[in-house]
Amino acid sequence: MLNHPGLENFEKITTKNIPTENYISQGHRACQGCAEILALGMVMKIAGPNTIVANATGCMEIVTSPFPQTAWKVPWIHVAFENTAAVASGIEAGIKALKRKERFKNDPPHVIAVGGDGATADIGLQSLSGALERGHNFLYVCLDNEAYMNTGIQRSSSTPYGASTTTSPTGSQSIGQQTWKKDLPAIAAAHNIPYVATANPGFHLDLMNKVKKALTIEGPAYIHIYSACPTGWRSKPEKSIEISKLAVQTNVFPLYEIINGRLTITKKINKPKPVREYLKTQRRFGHLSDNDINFIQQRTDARMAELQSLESSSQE
Ligand SMILES: Cc1ncc(C[n+]2csc(CCOP(=O)(O)OP(=O)(O)O)c2C)c(N)n1
Ligand code: SF4
Repeated sequence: MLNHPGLENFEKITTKNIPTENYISQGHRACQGCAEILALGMVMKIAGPNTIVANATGCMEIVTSPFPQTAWKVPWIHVAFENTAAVASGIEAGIKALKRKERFKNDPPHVIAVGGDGATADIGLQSLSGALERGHNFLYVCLDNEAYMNTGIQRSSSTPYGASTTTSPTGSQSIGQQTWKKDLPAIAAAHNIPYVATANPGFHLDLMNKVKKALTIEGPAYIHIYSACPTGWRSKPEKSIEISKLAVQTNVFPLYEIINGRLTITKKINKPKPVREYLKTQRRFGHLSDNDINFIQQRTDARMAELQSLESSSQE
């Protein structure tokens, strides 16, 4: 799998060589227990100082840049919701032009676009699709906390079935979110880009290695990161990493990567835990009945079987 052009000499991140520098400083204003800022910090550790970030409006933009302060230690642009990937494309095109003029003494900067699930699955989807299709050499990171959080926990198309949000409230006539989570990594993969992955800060080495691969491979890359949000999920802040791990251990959020169309499940779960164990950690699911939970279990099992079959067929 690592014999992809550019990955021949790939040196894995292990507990022994995790970079020690941080490029998002302490003192940012994320909520207690926010796993989204943890994930973003991990992305930036691997990207390093030679990086330009285009950040959509959303929690991460707000908590890192209260004027006149900033938590960012790299060049960073706050971008409108709908055009984050378009701005990243422009930066990358500029870098290409400067490269042609031989203006870089060392490696040109990495370009990373960052957006929440609202920015990515809904409002910025068109510009993301365009940037992936045009083949820009950049990494798009979707930090998926499964709702529009900073504006007050409104549902997005990435909110999971059954979750209660302020615009998909539970009640006598409503289960909460009535649609199934949009499969954004599959949509990104449908653009036939060289690298797509799912990641989760509960599995930090897996996450960091995926970021490193995405930045090493030439061309567009997309990483979809599960981002536990105690404020919006009504979960205990100190449980965020435990919940993140449970999402993978129950197959609610499987970890995989797709390199040039070949899908590999990167964290194999031999005996998945029941989804009930995951759902009970968050009060946004507290109203679900046994029937609802059985339905979610069936859909989760079916999706996992689909991924396993994709893995088998793509290894042939
Ligand atoms: C075009 C547009 N519509 C709505 C808004 C208001 N708005 C700002 S941030 C935000 C929610 C962001 O949600 P998401 O992308 O999921 O990021 P999160 O805050 O959850 O990290 C909304 C609706 C906006 N800035 N621009
Ligand atoms: S609302 Fe959620 S994602 Fe936003 S800063 Fe707070 S915990 Fe993090």
